[in-house]
Amino acid sequence: MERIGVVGLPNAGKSALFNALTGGSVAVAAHPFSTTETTTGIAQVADDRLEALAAMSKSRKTVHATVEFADVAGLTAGSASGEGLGNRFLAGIREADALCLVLRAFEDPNVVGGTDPREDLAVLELELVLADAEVVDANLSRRRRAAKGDKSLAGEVAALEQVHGVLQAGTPAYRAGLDAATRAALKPFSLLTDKPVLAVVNLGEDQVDDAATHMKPVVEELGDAAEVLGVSVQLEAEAARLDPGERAELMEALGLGQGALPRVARAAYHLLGRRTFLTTGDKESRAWTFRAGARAPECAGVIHSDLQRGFIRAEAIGWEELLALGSWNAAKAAGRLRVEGKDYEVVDGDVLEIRFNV
Ligand SMILES: Nc1nc2c(ncn2[C@@H]2O[C@H](COP(=O)(O)OP(=O)(O)O)[C@@H](O)[C@H]2O)c(=O)[nH]1
Ligand SMILES: [Mg+2]
Repeated sequence: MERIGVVGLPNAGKSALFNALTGGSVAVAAHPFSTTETTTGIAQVADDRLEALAAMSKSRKTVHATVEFADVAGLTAGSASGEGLGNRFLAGIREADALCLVLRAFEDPNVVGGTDPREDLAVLELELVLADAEVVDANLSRRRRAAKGDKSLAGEVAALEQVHGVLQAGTPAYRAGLDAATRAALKPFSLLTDKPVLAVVNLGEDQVDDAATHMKPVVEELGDAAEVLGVSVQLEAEAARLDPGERAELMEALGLGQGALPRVARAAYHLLGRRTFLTTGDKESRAWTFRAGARAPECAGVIHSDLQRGFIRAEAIGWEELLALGSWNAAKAAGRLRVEGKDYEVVDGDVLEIRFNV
């Protein structure tokens, strides 16, 4: 299963975030290296559309989409040179399909570490850039030699040369605006800085009121390259332990709405290229996960392989329209169900019923 690696400097709040998202119990402690192993866990992806459909259908069961996180042990300056635990940290990052960078802004004299999130980003990215530069250098000289005898390697060499220049300038590959062909050619090298990134600025309780100011340096630095979310991890982790009524009251009082944790799970889900279609009925309402761009039969196969094998057609309607009409039968009676065939590219938020025959 694909997963998103939670990465950051020691004491940035990675384990606290991971636990809050996944209900996990990784040690959260005020000393560096309290986590030295990678731990994985599953987070539910909260979805108002699903809740609304479940209420409409009076479903007995509601099944959310999920996304898998890995709490990767802390990265420090010097990790790229492979000293101490460095190698293990980098291996944990290499295994992830996308990265959630936890950047510390919160101030706490009892917790060692810097409080400038842009500085965290710079240190982290430098380590990842150095590790990638080493991989690219080694492969570049090997491939250049091989390309002399095998002209088909020219594209790969060109891609490596391009990213070599980018890394030498200290730029992570994901921020270099490389074209799709270059990124495809670099795929086999699983570069650490070519993974999609989501940045979480870990805010102190006293910074929440002025979140935008504390996030601004990171937002400016990353531009369009990555989404940036501000989360008071500790506050939200504490809130997550309350019962739902008390939690809503606390979040309301703090002006945090539903809180930022659900947004982190959703952003991670999207970052991995995942999209949701829905099914609804009195038995259950459910969010199903498909890859962006998938066609109807492939999506049917997510429910069951028989539905893909024997796919005839899909009846489809956007969740909002279905909700407005009030029920599947009402939508059918109103002639609002679309009939879609094998080539239909399913859209995020479609509600589907699959017709099949095996
Ligand atoms: N004051 C404050 N402390 C935090 C916050 N987030 C994490 N911490 C504390 O920072 C320490 C390190 O957190 P941890 O999640 O273990 O960091 P990790 O090393 O990145 O996994 C723990 O003592 C946490 O309680 C926060 O938002 N505010
Ligand atoms: Mg930790």
